[in-house]
Amino acid sequence: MKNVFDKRLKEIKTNYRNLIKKSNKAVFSSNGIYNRYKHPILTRDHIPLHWRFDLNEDTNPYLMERIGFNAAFNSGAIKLNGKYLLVVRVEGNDRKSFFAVAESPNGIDNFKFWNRPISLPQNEEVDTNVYDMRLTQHDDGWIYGVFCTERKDPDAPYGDTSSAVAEAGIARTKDLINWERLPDLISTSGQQRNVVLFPHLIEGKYAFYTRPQDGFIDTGKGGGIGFGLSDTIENPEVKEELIVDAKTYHTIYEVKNGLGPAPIKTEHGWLQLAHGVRNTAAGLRYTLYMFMTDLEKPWLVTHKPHGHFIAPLCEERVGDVSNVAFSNGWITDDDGKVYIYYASSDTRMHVATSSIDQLVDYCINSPQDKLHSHLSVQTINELIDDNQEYMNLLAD
Ligand code: M1P
Repeated sequence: MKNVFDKRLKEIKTNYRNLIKKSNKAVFSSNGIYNRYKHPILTRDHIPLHWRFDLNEDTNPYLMERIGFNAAFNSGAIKLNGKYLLVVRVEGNDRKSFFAVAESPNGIDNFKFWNRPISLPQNEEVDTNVYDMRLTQHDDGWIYGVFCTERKDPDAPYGDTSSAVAEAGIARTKDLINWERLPDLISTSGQQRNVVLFPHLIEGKYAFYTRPQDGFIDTGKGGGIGFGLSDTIENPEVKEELIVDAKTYHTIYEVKNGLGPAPIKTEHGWLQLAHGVRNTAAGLRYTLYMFMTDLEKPWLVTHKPHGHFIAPLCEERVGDVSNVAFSNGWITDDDGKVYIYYASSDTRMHVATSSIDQLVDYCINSPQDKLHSHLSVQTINELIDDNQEYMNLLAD
């Protein structure tokens, strides 16, 4: 037996160490807007061994996994004390998601989980499941985490063991270790998911991007990325939500959309990253798109390129919920480099890098979606016309 335990321990340790140390490499970017990377940055195999195995040979002679993990995805992101930190949505084999911090020295590889997952304080009405935390370094000095808290629908008819209610949970911290839980956001919509706190007060109030929805999956008559103000953060309540970016027929956000991370401030306005969802014969397809909002009035869209910015590609297309690209975290360095953290198919985490200059250029200079095929052709023809005097550049 000793042999089994020792052999397995050696192998498990070697595999884990090799994975954590593996370096990542940017791959050539044909679109020139951002670079993808060769490897995912976090997977369920990155979960620390001491969360998974009972390491006592007396009680676990076969060194079998005692606690299984299913996925590491949809992560909030922040740079603190020079470290690139992700608040990862870790999902156990029991389907429960929770948050855990993973740290990297450079933002692209060597991500390693901290010693323990986050112990999130509970309110009177406890969470059944929590996920998709957006981090906001607020002017008030706190780092806020806004996330989805899911509970069984109290109005579900007898025998319905699936219907759920989604609300925006809020917690704050200074170090990502100790968290203070605040009441859930109250809004006039039936449910909320993809809620993001804006980093500055507006008219002395806390400002939230929201995603009003009638049901748990369907946004129903609601939907769109909303915006609303709350007098306080200790008793957060948004009485009115105005729609910043509506879901729209025959676009990549036809069925629903939702904001990703807290926006990035630039001299030209706020850079915004969101996900859009459309229906296909193969089910829902989630892609990422960008837009910019006005510096003073961050609820007003000023620029919006057509179509998706990042769509799931190759292996990214397959996972627990296939055909999904989702992002709720990005980090900007002082030199303007932007690390875009996105998950594929509700399974694993990736990074793409770009810069503020490139992203602003992309938002301002890419054509808008004109919503009709013949107008798309017109837009392409305009570019072809403008390019006529440069066609020699394409000659051999
Ligand atoms: O499964 C895809 C995504 O579905 C939800 O996003 P939305 O509320 O926009 O439909 C979330 O549960 C998200 O975590 C998940 O990645």
